[in-house]
Order: sequence, then structure tokens, then C-alpha cells
Amino acid sequence: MLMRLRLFSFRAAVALLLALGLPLAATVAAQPATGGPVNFQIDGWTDNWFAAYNGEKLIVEDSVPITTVMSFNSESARFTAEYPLHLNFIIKDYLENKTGLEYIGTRRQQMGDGGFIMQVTDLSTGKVVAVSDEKFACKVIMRAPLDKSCEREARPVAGVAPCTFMELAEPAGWKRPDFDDSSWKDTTVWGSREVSPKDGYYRIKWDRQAKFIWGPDILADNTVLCRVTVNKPAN
Ligand SMILES: [Ca+2]
Ligand SMILES: [Ca+2]
Repeated sequence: MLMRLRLFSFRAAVALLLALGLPLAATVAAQPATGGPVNFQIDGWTDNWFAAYNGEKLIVEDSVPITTVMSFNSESARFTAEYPLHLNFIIKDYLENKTGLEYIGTRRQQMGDGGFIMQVTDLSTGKVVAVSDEKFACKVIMRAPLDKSCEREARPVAGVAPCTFMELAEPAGWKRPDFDDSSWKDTTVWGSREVSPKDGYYRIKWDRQAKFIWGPDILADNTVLCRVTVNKPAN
């Protein structure tokens, strides 16, 4: 009975709106045509770990800790925000310690490599509005080893030649929209042959424009900060 009443009242409301000459679409549409909050989805894959922020606000952090060897999962997360987006990323390669090496003391002792790819979809239109590419502003803040012969050391020690490293603190305020990233020119596009994506990468349908990025040295650059601004696309 209740259902029938509701049905009736919905029909009555529609009839009334039609009688008043109001367009039905205007009463049904929930998403504003311009401005206001929009729902987005971000997909990201990193060899080995990333965190994504809109401004200072964390959107998603890789669910597998950076301390995990061989972590090649991807992450997909939804968030609500207004254009323009100010996306900030911390991307990290796995390393056992500040020598920058992994599998230390085994026959596999090596400099691990990195690689990062992401895309953002505007769920109100279904269109991809941002992809990782050469337009990102990136800065390497951890590089190790500075001398690649470290890889062949029998007992590599971080900070002792040839296993010296470079490490900078995250610049103050780097996630703020007005931060000056004009000197951030480490962004380097890499091919899938060099990155050899794995596991979680294949769980995502990537936009064809999305590229693998990292610092200029895919082996020795271990922590990279990246920024990009995403404006509302013209219709
Ligand atoms: Ca590395
Ligand atoms: Ca790696």
C-alpha cells in the first residue's frame, strides 16, 4: 500500500511539474554543470610505492609498505574535489638501506629500478583528465648509490665510497598550489621495456596517453616528488 502511495505521489509530482512547464532534467540532475565538487577516480602503479595528495590532503597511499620487497601492486581510489586539482605525489623505489641496493650480500645484490604511472578520471563525464607524462614537475630527493660500482662491493656501507648517497628533505610547502616548482626538471619519461611493469599494472585499463615517469636515473633515483595542476577540461 505504501509503495503504491509513493508511486502515485511520484507520478503526481511529475504531472504537476509538467503542468507547470518545468523541465524534468533540471529536477533530476544532481551534478552541477560548472564548478562545485566532482567525483574522481585515481589509478596508480609504482615500482615500488607511492602516495597521492590533492594539495596537502592525502587521496591514497600505497597499501603495501615501502619496506616490502617486490611490491608491484596498483591502487585505485575515489575522491571528491573541485577543479583545479593540485596533485602531488611521493614516489619511491624499494631499497634495503641508503646504499640504494637490494638483496645485499646475496648473488642478486643490485640497484633496484623504479617506474610510476597514474591516471585520473572525472566520474561525472567518464573522461580521463590527467595522466602521468613529461608535463609533471618532478624533483629527485634521494639518489643512491652515487657511484654505481657500489653494486659490486662485497660489503657495501651507506655513506662510504663508493656507496655514497644524496638525500634532501622535502621542500617546505611543496604540496601547496602556489609552490614554485619551476626548477623541478627531473621528470623523465621511460618506456615499458625499461620499467617492465608487473602484477597490479595489468589490473588497470590505462589511458593510451599515460606514460611511465621517474627521475633521469631509473636505477639510482629512489625518492621522487612530482606535482601537476589539472584544470577543468573545456567541453
Ligand atoms: Ca633504485
Ligand atoms: Ca624497484
